[in-house]
Amino acid sequence: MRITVLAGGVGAARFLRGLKAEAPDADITVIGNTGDDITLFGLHVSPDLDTVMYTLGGGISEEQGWGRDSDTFTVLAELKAYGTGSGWSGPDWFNLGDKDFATHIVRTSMLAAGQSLSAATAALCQRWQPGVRLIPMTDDRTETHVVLAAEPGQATQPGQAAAPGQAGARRIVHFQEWWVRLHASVPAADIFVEGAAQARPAPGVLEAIAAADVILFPPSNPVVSIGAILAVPAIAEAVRAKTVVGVSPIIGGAPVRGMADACLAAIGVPATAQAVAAHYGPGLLNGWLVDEQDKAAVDAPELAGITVRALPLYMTSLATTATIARAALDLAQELRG
Ligand code: FO1
Repeated sequence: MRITVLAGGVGAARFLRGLKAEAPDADITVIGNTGDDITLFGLHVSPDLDTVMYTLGGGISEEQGWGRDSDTFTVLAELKAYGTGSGWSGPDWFNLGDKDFATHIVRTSMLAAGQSLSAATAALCQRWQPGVRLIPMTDDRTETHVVLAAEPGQATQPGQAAAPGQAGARRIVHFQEWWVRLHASVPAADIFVEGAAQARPAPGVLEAIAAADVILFPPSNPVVSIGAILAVPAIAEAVRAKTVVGVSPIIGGAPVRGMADACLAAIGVPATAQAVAAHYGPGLLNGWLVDEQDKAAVDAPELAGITVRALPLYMTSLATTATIARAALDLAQELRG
């Protein structure tokens, strides 16, 4: 069986563990989100690709869900020390560990030597052997940006006051700055993927979609993970032609992990399993797994054209995750007839 998965970070990586356990002989291709990519200290960091690679390769920090296991932060501490009073300052809000730095150095050196992000990803995966084919969505530069909503009379730049009653200026920040530094505490007025409209799918992406028996959406963020991948027009078009089954990242009106509700609010979609399926729409999504708490979605008229099944969706162990993966594969089989 050939399965292609559109993946964000932690939720996708954990789902993929269950999928591999449930379908050990399947040929699995993972198309990873690169909208989260960011350049820090001159290094190209690909958080979602690395989260999938480390998780499936056995090198992830299980507590964080991202970054390397048992990492230390000596290099970051040294960089921060240079930032004190030297006139130089780097981004001290993003915790890059010492072991993790090595990954970004290898990736950046390969890119600087003219190789593509997909070639660098394949080289990194030689070490980690994730047991899936991991490809970035594109080799072209894409970056998810967040338009911060400015409250009237409130400045959006630190140290910059706005007159009372005057609308504050809108500010656009990199997704990681909003997510990690601001903890999504400032409401987002919009989220968009810079460069996606012109981006070409990386080599192998369209082939993996065309050859797949099923496309799976793991419980990843519908806006900044799966939404960012689908923002590449040729990928969205290819996926629409296939049988697609998704797993809701929202249970009982709250994200299973992360701050997907803040992202959904930015694009005007309520944080419910039903609204997320309606947002994808029946032209894209054929099957949708929701948690038992959200079983009202099974018969919701708004989801006409999407087959919805309810089952326990918390990925509390490998066994429960494998059961969710099995349900997704069974539903795909049923929809394919
Ligand atoms: N997430 C955080 O909340 N804080 C961090 O300091 C942080 C560092 C980090 C380093 C490497 C990496 O691959 C991921 C990292 N993440 C961190 C996670 C990541 O930025 C986001 O959770 C994802 O991009 C969203 O999918």
